[in-house]
Amino acid sequence: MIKVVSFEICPFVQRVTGALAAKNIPYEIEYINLKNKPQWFLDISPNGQVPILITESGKTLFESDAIIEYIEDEYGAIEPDVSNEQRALDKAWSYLGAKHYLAQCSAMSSKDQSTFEQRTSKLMKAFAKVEAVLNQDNLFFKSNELSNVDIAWLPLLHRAAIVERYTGFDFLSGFPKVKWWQKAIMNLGIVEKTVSSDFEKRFKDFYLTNTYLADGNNVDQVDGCGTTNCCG
Ligand SMILES: N[C@@H](CCC(=O)N[C@@H](CS)C(=O)NCC(=O)O)C(=O)O
Repeated sequence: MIKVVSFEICPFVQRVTGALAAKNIPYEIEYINLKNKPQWFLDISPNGQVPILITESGKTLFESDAIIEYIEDEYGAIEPDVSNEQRALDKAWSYLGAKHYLAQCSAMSSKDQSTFEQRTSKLMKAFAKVEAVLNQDNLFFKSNELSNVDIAWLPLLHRAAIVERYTGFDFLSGFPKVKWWQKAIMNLGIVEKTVSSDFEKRFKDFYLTNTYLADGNNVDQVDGCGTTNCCG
């Protein structure tokens, strides 16, 4: 069976588990502590990052973009019969989503209002681009069928929903079509399969404790996330 090596709150891992869940592909998962990476992981992970995916034949794949392509090539596309042109567009929209994972992580980790607003504005620009192309007659990004683009944006939309539930702050405020899309993704029945059972607690402990989002006012700048390695 294939194996995914993970860190509980990593959005790049969630994209991979999302692709596996969407195709109903069974897999083992092992969680590691990124602050104290085990030697066996360092030995096989060229970039020292999660996710890695160990294939049935024992090869270690790394970089979530490459892993997503492997899942599609090996197990079939989530959405069949996509033209080359459309596939290129899907990859580009997926890239735009994944490129903002760290922006969301760092926004959520902000310790004061101005840092929070500055980091959030980057994310808002991406949601505004999506708002402009979403069609309100569709459930998902392109149609009523799930696609890779939905999976790539799932971590952002899921995390926005949790933040809203706990803090009242809505990253999607002002983007009604994105909001509708978020609802469709959250109702899909696969979101809970993409994360561990204690995900919400871990997420809350990390992002909604001693942060601007948690307290609504400035808190001490302690051990904040960097911009490149947010959830580690
Ligand atoms: N480009 C990588 C990014 C993965 C990444 O940033 N993973 C973080 C956790 S969310 C990580 O492993 N951080 C530990 C480190 O960089 O040392 C991918 O797409 O797989």
